[in-house]
Amino acid sequence: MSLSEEMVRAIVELDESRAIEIAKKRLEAGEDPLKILDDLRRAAEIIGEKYERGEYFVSDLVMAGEILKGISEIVRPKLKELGVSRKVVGKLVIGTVEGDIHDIGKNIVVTMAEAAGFEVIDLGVDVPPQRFVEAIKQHNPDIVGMSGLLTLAIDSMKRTVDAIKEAGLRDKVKIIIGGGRVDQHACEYVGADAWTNDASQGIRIMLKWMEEKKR
Ligand code: B12
Repeated sequence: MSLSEEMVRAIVELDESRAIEIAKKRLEAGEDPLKILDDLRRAAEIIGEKYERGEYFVSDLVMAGEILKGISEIVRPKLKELGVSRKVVGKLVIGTVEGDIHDIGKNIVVTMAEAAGFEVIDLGVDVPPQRFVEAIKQHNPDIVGMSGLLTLAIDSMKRTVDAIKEAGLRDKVKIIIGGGRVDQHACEYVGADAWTNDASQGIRIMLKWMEEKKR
């Protein structure tokens, strides 16, 4: 079994010390940190399926969350080192939308955006629409990022975009949504400009927007 498979298995079996040990070993061996993050998502998918089938309980999700967080915190400094840009390329306001407290994926996006040269204002989790509006007024960002993993997060995202429109700020920012439940349909329903459930792709989209803005 490869270290990648072994790590996924250890996470799914909720064996924290083993999972973290393998993650460290992979980083020390110089493996691409993005590959390790991909494996986190793979493991999260399997855990989510087990939870849906009733094989795992909320307490298991909590444990899984601890392990995913633990590994992503080891990987994040390595992501920073990958940073190519030393100058600020743009400003990003990001948060997990109201009603949702999942933040492991969002925190990965924050680290990768900082590494890519974005100044990031992280509003945290369970962020009400009005806080996004206030943050746009205060920080004047180029991009607003919304994260959410629950189905109900899609409606929160829509309410947030609506609040941004009502405040007359919609044409000042590009909006990208991310997280497990989002897709093209959700993107249109929410009224965002782009969607992704892959942090690297999200960064590429944001950098493209900044290039377009310069022209
Ligand atoms: C860990 C976990 C938890 C932890 C979260 C810990 C934390 N600090 O985040 C805890 C235990 C707290 C938790 C709680 C709950 N959870 Co939970 N959880 C998970 C689990 C297993 C993994 C999530 C995760 O971290 N994935 C790994 C990260 C890296 O992936 P990601 O978030 O998708 O992020 C990537 C991309 O999407 C992207 N991205 C993410 N955000 C953004 C934003 C932008 C702007 C961009 C560009 C990109 C981007 O970048 C990341 C890297 O590529 C998922 C299962 C799953 N399939 O995801 C269930 C899951 C999300 N949870 C679920 C549920 C039901 C719950 C609870 C309601 C359980 C309960 N009964 O209490 C509560 C909800 C609490 C709340 N109000 O939010 C369901 C949601 C079902 C649904 N359709 O709504 C899932 C899908 C499990 C399942 N299959 O049933 N959970």
